[in-house]
Amino acid sequence: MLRQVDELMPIGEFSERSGLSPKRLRSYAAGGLLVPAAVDSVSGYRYYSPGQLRDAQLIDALREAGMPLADIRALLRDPSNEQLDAWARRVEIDAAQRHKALDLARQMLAIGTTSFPAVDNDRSRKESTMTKLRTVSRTDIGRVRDNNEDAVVSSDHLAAVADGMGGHPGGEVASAVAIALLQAAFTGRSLDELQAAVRAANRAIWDRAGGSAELEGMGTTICAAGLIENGSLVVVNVGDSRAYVLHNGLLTQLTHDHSVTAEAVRRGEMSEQEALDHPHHSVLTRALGVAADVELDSAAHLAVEGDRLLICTDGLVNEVSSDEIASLMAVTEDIQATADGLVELALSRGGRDNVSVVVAEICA
Ligand SMILES: [Mn+2]
Repeated sequence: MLRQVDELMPIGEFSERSGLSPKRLRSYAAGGLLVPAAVDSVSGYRYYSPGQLRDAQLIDALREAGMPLADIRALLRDPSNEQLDAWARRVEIDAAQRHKALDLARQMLAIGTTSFPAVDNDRSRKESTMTKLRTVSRTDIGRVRDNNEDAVVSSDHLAAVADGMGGHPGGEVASAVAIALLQAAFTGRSLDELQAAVRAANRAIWDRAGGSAELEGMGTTICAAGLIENGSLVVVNVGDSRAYVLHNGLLTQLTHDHSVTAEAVRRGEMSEQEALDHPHHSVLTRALGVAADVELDSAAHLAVEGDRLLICTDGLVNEVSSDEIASLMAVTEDIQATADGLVELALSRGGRDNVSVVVAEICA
């Protein structure tokens, strides 16, 4: 009988037998999906076992189905038909949302880039018993820029900003598409729904950017806070737009910026001030519209009645410190006055970028 150790295959042989390229096998190994069964401690050569052939082909089939690596990892821990059914349902929901997104994109193309159809997403929230958001928003072109590439949405369950990039008209289109899709696809049901809405927005922007020379390279940040049916406050962000909560006079940032300098600050390689002054301060590590899929930061928080939220673009935080934001939010009773005060302060400091804020209060 052949001993297991004799059946071990080097990557070349495993590649031939599985039909997967060595490059792909190495990426699955790096991603923790298919780790070689053995490694030679002297030469460093990797070896696979025959038992891994089925896993390799399963992983590849799931990749072909468009399943993200993180989901494949979860499925491999508990491979079952139920898991596949759950994935199939997500694909269906995703496809439905994508169709909705494409319909909306079609309407937008018909209308032009400056005006967008109002969306009625026929929500069925039980109005009397649920917490709601009281929201106001303000967006300003600032003192230097020629156009406003920021977009905002504020409703009784959604507060979001998007900061477009890619020049005129791309930046404006990207942020407007993101906000319109969010408004269309997020009804206040769940964090999953908000994530799916942001993913749909990413794909809509990505698809549209690829189909037009004028829009090529467009992208946008997104920072969205939503109130959902179980009473939680859910937050999803990509890029360097931010969400803050003011609770008992204390301001807490709920999001991490996805920029090269913010990541350097988190690694302890740079101070906040050095980051602000750094020439790469505006270089993002993640944005909507730059790839077919996007990694989201998501979190659910307790929605506390009376707490105030601020969702804003970098045009505010590059001009106004978080201490100043906290004091202004704490002293202004009226949320419209808060929004106006924050924008005016950014403008008085130079208004070097578009500046947008949504201020919200959590109400019974
Ligand atoms: Mn900006």
